[in-house]
Amino acid sequence: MALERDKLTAERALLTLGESELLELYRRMNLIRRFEDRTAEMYARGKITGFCHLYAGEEAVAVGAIFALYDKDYVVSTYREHGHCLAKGTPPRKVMAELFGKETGISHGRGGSMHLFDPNLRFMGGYAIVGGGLPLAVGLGLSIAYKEEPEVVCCFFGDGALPQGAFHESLNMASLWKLPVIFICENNFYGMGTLVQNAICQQELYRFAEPYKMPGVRVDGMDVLAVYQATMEATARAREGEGPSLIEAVTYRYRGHSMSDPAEYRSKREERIWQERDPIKTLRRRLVGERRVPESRLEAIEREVNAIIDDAVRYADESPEPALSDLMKNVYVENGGPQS
Ligand SMILES: Cc1ncc(C[n+]2csc(CCOP(=O)(O)OP(=O)(O)O)c2C)c(N)n1
Ligand SMILES: [Mg+2]
Repeated sequence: MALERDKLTAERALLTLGESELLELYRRMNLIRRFEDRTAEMYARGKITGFCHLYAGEEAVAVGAIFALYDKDYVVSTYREHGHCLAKGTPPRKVMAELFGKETGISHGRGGSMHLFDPNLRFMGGYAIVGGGLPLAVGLGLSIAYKEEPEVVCCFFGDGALPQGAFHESLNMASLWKLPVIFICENNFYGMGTLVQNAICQQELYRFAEPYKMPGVRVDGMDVLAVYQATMEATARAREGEGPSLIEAVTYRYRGHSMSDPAEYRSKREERIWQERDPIKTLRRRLVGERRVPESRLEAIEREVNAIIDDAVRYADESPEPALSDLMKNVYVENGGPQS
């Protein structure tokens, strides 16, 4: 039912968005996919080490939601955050260099994959603690409301965050104080190897909005236009002082939980079904079929994106390691961290 409604609003987006905007959505999703594919390759070659969680398959969620924001709006993410960070506008060079642990990375190589942070673009991390971003998003929302500013906070988290106390406390407080926070749950059916139905009593996750007296919708997270529409509605409400919303975006991660997970807990058939729903291929089909965009334009975008990511990998590879004498620098702000 909720998905039906979503299809209708998404169709409106296809009609109302201009061609350049639709192509930008296509470009951003391709940028993230290519970034993640090259990241996997660099991981296999030992250029990237440590924990690394890829976002391939879920691109429509980050891109659709962040496209509905203004530059000054805030984004709070999880440890699977490469896609959110890129969608917010951080240059791929800076993100890739961070994964390589290089001084030129967005967190000077100190954070790595799970701790991207770009305060100038209001990308507020990158958190390894499941559900850890939600209270921080509420804090940002409180500061916006206190200063009577027009911004909103878009907070992404996985289905695994819903059984956490932090989720419930955050929704309660944000609703009580009518804070401008958009809670976006990326329901990819798994928290590591555990299925949602084995972890959460209510599988229609958007229904958790009801006890906290905020709108809750389930959208097709493989449809960038559906996510965009739902986020537009939620941001309009938040900016008008009407408070938070919960969006459940149903999506799928194409790789294992992390680079060290072969995902043997799910069937090849299931993976094939979701591959057929690839958000990038779906938008491509619609642009060619319904908007009559020539294939050559899309191919040009794909080539452009590939070149940007290849350049990012080269840049990261050639960048210097942090100097040993700087070991304690950029660890705490008082130590001469990123603000200095
Ligand atoms: C508080 C806390 N508990 C447990 C973990 C270990 N852990 C890391 S990822 C993860 C699964 C989270 O799944 P989900 O929120 O659905 O995000 P997804 O990986 O699917 O994007 C768990 C349990 C953690 N990082 N933090
Ligand atoms: Mg999950």
